[in-house]
Amino acid sequence: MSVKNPQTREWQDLSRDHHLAPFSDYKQLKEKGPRIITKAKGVHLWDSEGNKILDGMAGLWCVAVGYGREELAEAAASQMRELPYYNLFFQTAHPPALELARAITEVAPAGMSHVFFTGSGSEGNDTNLRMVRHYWALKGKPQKQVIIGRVNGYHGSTVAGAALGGMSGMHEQGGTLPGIVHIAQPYWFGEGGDMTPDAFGVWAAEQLEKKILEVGEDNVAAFIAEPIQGAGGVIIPPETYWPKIKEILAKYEILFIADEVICGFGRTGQWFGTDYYDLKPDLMTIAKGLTSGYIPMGGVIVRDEVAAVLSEGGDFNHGFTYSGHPVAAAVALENLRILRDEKIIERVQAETAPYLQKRLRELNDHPLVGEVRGLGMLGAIELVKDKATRTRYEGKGVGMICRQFCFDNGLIMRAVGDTMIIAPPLVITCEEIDELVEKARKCLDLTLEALK
Ligand code: PXG
Repeated sequence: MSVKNPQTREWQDLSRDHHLAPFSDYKQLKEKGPRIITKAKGVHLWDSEGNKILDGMAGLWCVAVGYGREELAEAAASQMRELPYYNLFFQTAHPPALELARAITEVAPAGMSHVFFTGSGSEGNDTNLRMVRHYWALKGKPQKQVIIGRVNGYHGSTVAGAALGGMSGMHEQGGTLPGIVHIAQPYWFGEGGDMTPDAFGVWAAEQLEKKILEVGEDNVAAFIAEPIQGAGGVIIPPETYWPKIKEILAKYEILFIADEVICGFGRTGQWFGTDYYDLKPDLMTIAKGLTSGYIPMGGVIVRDEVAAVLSEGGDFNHGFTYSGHPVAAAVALENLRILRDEKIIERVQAETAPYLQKRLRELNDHPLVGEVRGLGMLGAIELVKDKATRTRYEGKGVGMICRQFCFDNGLIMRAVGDTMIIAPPLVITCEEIDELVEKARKCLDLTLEALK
């Protein structure tokens, strides 16, 4: 990247000399230096070179209410003045965490009225792992230990998060744990072969039953899944998938953990992905949209029946220094107020999501595009060499080429392999959606040109 502002170079030097970045190709980062993001407003970012960029990823899927909301800054500042820190351990509590627990359960599915707070989505899933095993031990079934996840699922980057997830690159770098197994993902475009999407959806769901029987129902504690896989590439399951999974879950005595870290707080046009698909989870992982990413916070929403067992169980030897941090809780409360009072999710559902989905699908006519799919404020564009056979450009890194064109042309789209994905802030307007889709088309053209 060519650099005009001398300060950009200084910051890039700091990156090389002092910073170890998350999820980055270190060699490439050292050679090129990171793009430095310096400010943001609404759905736009600015980098240190003065470029204005439409953030099609809401940060990392989190900035639901958009950047620059004064009310959130104010909520944090006033809570810092009142009570900047206290903890929820050993029989203490504070008002922001308790009021937030109530506010979350007011929007959560019926029958889920307790929340355990964490500092992130990963910690939420660590909590799930320990909570479900503890639950079964309390129920007199301590052998129910195994958790079933999915290949290419993403549940975070702590050891439990990485192990529950199904990312081979993470497993290879110390991210595995005993007692966690995986089944196939419902990714029709990539793995459906000659099956129809509906037939493939049933097949993928049946892998859960197969695995339960293989491991033995008496050994299975829980199944964990994202309603829609986010980091895996915005994988929207075929319509047959969730109904079949529900049928299987109803047959066996195992818990269901819905990881709502991306789908939660409005991304699908409903409060939670489980509302969209009418699922009945026992536990739901939350983070990201809970605070719109303004401050770290995550948690687990727990079904009453599970909470009742835990509440009779004595010590739960688990928790984080920052569980329910008062400043984070105050920001989350204000964020939920904004989502509710400004009817942001209602607008997504009625107006902006249908518009985004309609405009995105116009890209289906592009020669590089094999499929456009999406739902709510989520979208994916599959880049292929041949549409009819869903054949990829092998070994060309087409996704990364496209991502670079996007960045250079004022748009952030993420590449997962050769799948381009978007998840803009929920407050994006129809005019801004036009900007997003027009820029995306331009970058698809540039990518196709570069491949010739
Ligand atoms: N569950 C899901 C479904 C997630 O998407 C986590 C858990 C972990 O949350 P924390 O707060 O611990 O990061 C996530 C996070 C990407 C990307 O590249 C996605 C996530 C995080 C970082 C990058 O798409 N998702």
